[in-house]
Amino acid sequence: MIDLILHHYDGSPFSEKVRLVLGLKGLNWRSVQVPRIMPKPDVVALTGGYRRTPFLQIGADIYCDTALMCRVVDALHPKPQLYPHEASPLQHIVAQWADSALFWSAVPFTLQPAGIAFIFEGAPPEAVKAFAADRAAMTQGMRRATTADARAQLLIYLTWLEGMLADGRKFLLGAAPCIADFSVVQSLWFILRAPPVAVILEPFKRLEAWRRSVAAIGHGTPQPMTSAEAIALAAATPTFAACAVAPDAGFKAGSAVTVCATDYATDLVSGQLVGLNRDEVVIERRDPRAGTLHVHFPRIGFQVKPEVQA
Ligand SMILES: N[C@@H](CCC(=O)N[C@@H](CS)C(=O)NCC(=O)O)C(=O)O
Repeated sequence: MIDLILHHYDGSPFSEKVRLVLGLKGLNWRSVQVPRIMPKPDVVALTGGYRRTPFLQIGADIYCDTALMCRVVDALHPKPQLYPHEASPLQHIVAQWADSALFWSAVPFTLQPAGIAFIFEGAPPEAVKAFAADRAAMTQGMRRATTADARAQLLIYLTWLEGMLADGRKFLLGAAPCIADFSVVQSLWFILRAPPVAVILEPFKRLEAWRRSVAAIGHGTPQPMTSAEAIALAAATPTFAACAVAPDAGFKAGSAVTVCATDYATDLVSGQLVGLNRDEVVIERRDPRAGTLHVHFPRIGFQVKPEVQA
């Protein structure tokens, strides 16, 4: 059985999305806790500079971004389906909306002063300051919603979602859960971590019943692992998942490229191109501790460019 290693932290909404997907599949998995803010030397050793949470490790293959991670988990463990046919391509569109628009109204809304007090309960004021500075740097150039904007947007989004459940269906796009349910639920899960602001959810009764059904899926069975063990495992793994550069991809196999997210945390990751197709870009890179790695990113939301030599 292939070991799935999830690098995550407890309070991370995108990690909750993946933990629930691992629960849907009933999997045993390895759990590595990562820091919430930079510096993250053990994360960077594996990813090459991508700092977002979570990421998935399978031996010396590193998968960044939950959209790709979920596809990889589903390909390895097809039952129960994460992308059921009955949920149609709409499931991808709803998931992408939830991972961006919904998430970026839920987060600023929850992190208003009354919410922060709960999320950081017991933490020293310096920890709150350091978190705020880290996220400000990470989202530089992005215009984040004010609390009032976020509240207005959320009320519209929650009304849409409640409407999707109006015919009594159990999950957002049918009788079975699909990727859209996991992408949406992470934002509600995050808001609920701050009870004083979570009152915004109270009028949405169908949504609450749906949220409970998704939460009941659970997280599967995590087994703790240290980041040092994960790095040693990568270094000891000489093989990689099959990948290739498609002939019409516009790049030559082996060329030096950089890959980065296009929205926030846009740190460049450099390496040699070993895979490029309609779903993913894969680069090979070396790390003194983790050895040779293949780092995978989805095509959507990421930019691939020839590396500019200094
Ligand atoms: N599109 C990314 C978004 C991931 C994301 O924004 N994660 C948040 C935590 S939930 C993050 O990275 N925050 C900064 C950090 O953890 O360093 C994905 O699907 O994985």
